[in-house]
Order: sequence, then structure tokens, then C-alpha cells
Amino acid sequence: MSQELAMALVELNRDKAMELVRSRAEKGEDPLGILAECRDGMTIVGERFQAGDYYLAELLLSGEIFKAAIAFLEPYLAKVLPAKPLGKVVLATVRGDIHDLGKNILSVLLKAQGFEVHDLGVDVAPAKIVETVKEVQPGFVGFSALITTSFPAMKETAQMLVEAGLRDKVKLMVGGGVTTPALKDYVGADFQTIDATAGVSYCLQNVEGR
Ligand code: B12
Repeated sequence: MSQELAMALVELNRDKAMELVRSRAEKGEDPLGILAECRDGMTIVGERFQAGDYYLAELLLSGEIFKAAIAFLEPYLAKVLPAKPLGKVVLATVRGDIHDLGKNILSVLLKAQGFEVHDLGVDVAPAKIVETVKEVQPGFVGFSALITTSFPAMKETAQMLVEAGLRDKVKLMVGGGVTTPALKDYVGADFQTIDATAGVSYCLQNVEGR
């Protein structure tokens, strides 16, 4: 495979990337394969960022292209996913934190595996998360964090889930670049990772009835 699409993301060429996504989807190519190549592009962008060759602007621009590709592919993905969702996941970046690139990647990967994702967005109040969990009755709840100052809000939300009698009905995940096993213990979560694919594997392994 040429990885032409991945490289279009890396080169921040939005027109070329979207044209490739459109033409390949319309030709009937598996949308999951197209998405995987976009992810490859994001991985390279991440590596260049880590190496200091790319700056924040490149990270944000490539993230925007990735989001546009996902939005375009959503109807194609809907056709290849199982009619009955595998399970439900509520995701949020909690109060005080506005980072969402990692959470959005996780959301797409979960949807691609057949999970129904309720993404509450960023800077989400603990009460809103608890209310949604009550309403949706998910099997999984995921908090994404990129700044350490949001840790107390994660703990507070977990505590509110306990008080609402909901905590033992869900598997609670924490993820994001600044998270650690110590945070998992502090929050009282079941799982922690800095890798979205590990989060997806965790959900797949813990889906009821499997
Ligand atoms: C991009 C970025 C921004 C963007 C965010 C854009 C957006 N829409 O998200 C902007 C410019 C807005 C921004 C703002 C700020 N930022 Co910023 N930002 C970053 C940066 C460069 C990259 C983060 C990122 O997106 N990484 C890429 C994604 C894909 O990785 P990821 O989130 O870890 O996600 C992966 C996994 O962790 C996993 N995952 C993520 N979430 C979850 C959840 C679950 C449940 C699971 C299972 C998995 C999972 O999936 C992803 C794929 O594998 C980091 C530096 C760095 N190198 O990390 C700083 C960084 C996170 N930012 C930082 C700071 C301080 C800020 C600001 C406060 C800056 C300021 N002074 O104004 C503000 C935040 C304001 C706020 N209240 O939130 C600090 C945090 C320091 C700390 N330890 O707390 C960092 C570490 C930079 C630094 N070294 O100082 N930022």
C-alpha cells in the first residue's frame, strides 16, 4: 500500500486527503481500512511532534483533517458495523480540561469496533457525566485527561457515581497522556492507559456475554 492518504495528513494537505478519502470510500473500499491509514498519518505526525520537527500548529491541523475524514466516513462506517451495538461507552474530558484529540481518536476506534459511543465533549461537569450514565446505562465510562489539574474532578465524578449507586454497574477507564497507574488508584478506576487501542481491547475483553 502506498500510504498516499497517510502522507497527505502528514503533509497537512487537506484537499488531497479528503479527495482520497472520498474517492476510495465511493469505490467501495472498507472504511475501516481508510480510517486505519488516517491513523497511520496521525502516528507519524505524533512522532514528528515528539522529535521537535513539528509544532502544535501541525498537530492541530492534522487533527482537524482527521476529524473531517471521520465525519465523511461515518455513514460508510454505519453500513459495515453490527446492527446491534456491542456495548455502550460514555466518554468525557472532565471539568477543567479542554484537550480532546485523544478522546476523539478513542471514540472513532470504539465506533469502528461496533460500540455505541456517547461523547460528552470537553470540560464536562461531574453532574452531567453522572446524569448521562444514569440515562444511557453504559457498560463503560471513560475519562480523558491531558492536564493534571483535572484529576480532582475525575475523582469527584467517580465518587458521585458511587453515591448514585452506578459505579459497580460500569467499568471505569482513565486515559490520556498525563495519566498513570497512580491516577487509576487515586480515582478508583478499573483501567488506565495512554494508548487508545489498549482501551478498545479492554472494552472488547470486558463486553458482557463474550
Ligand atoms: C494539542 C495540545 C493542546 C491543544 C489541545 C487541542 C485539542 N483539541 O485537544 C491546545 C492548544 C488547545 C492546548 C491547550 C492547553 N494545554 Co495542551 N497540549 C497539547 C499537546 C501538545 C498534545 C496533546 C495531544 O493532543 N496529544 C495527542 C493525543 C492523540 O494524545 P493523547 O491525548 O494522550 O491520547 C492518546 C491516548 O492517551 C489515548 N487516550 C486519550 N484519552 C483517553 C481516554 C480513555 C478512556 C482511554 C482508554 C484512552 C485515551 O488515546 C489517544 C491515542 O492513543 C500536549 C503536549 C504533549 N506532548 O502531550 C500539551 C499539554 C497536554 N498541554 C498542557 C497545558 C498546560 C495546556 C494549557 C493549560 C496551556 C495554557 N497555558 O493555556 C491549555 C489547556 C487549557 C485547559 N483548560 O485544558 C500541558 C499539560 C501539563 C500537565 N501535566 O498538566 C501539556 C502536557 C504540555 C506541557 N508539556 O506543558 N493544548
